[in-house]
Amino acid sequence: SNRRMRPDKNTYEGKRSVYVKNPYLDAMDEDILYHLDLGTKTHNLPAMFGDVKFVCVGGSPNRMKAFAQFMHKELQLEGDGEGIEDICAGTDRYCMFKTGPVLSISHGMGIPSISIMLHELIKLLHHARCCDVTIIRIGTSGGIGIAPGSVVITDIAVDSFFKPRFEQVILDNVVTRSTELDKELATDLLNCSREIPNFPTLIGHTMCTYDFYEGQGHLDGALCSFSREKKLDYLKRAYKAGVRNIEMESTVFAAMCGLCGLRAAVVCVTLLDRLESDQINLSHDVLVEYQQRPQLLISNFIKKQLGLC
Ligand code: R2B
Ligand code: URA
Repeated sequence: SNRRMRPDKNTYEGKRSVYVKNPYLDAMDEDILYHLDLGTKTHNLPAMFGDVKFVCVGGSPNRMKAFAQFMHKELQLEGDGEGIEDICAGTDRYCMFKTGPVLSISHGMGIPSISIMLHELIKLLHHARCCDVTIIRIGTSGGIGIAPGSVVITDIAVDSFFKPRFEQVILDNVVTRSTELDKELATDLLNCSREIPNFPTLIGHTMCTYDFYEGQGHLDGALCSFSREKKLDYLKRAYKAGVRNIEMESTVFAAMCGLCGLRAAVVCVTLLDRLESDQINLSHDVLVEYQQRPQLLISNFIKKQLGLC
């Protein structure tokens, strides 16, 4: 196996565990992960999830199910993978599938939605005593100045002001958190992409916004109070600041995973070039093929890490 074991600074065994930073959690005699329909008393979380090494998250439930089925085939697991069950079937907030050491979970759209899921997912990994976990967001995005269909691996997630920070409102305070991602993981993923033919991939900054329309300079929302010139000026300044794509979850994802000891990456395909257009008018087939690109890259990466190719 060419899986690299990184010596960890925090534990004696060289294992990297998943941290929660909440003094109240230990004192609770039961923890109900409400939005996942799981709990510490109702489920044996170490038995169900203790072997998880890779967690892949993405917005759409159907796409994350398709990814789980794809991983099932790629890992050559038993059974046909079609009947793979949704572990969170008791809730329709999120869906979750497990194929061997790979967990596939949907997070919905936007910072609030992914953040709720991440709180419960991180507690889940902690309760299950998982170690050496890599987490990857595979998603869609709008590109800036790059060809549609390109895959962007995020080096830094930035906010709407092009700053590498996530501002979390806690009670009535604003706490600024770092949005740094694992640089080595990003480079490993880029190297992995080079082995796939016709697979345009680059490393760049990813801008994360609170809104798809006004927040991203779309001229086609129900509300638009800026000119085409202002839109282009903003997107060009973003490009100059190193931004190559825009989506809606990366800053909080980077911040929370970083604080909890998870090796994290963001890999998004671009559906359009925002310097050229606002409307996504790809045919169904092209859209499906584009959305499979991050899945293909991550599947190859995971197989490599597991020593399967
Ligand atoms: C990318 O695509 C979605 C909006 O269409 C959003 O979840 C994101 O980050
Ligand atoms: N997702 C986004 O957040 N923006 C786009 O332009 C396309 C997909």
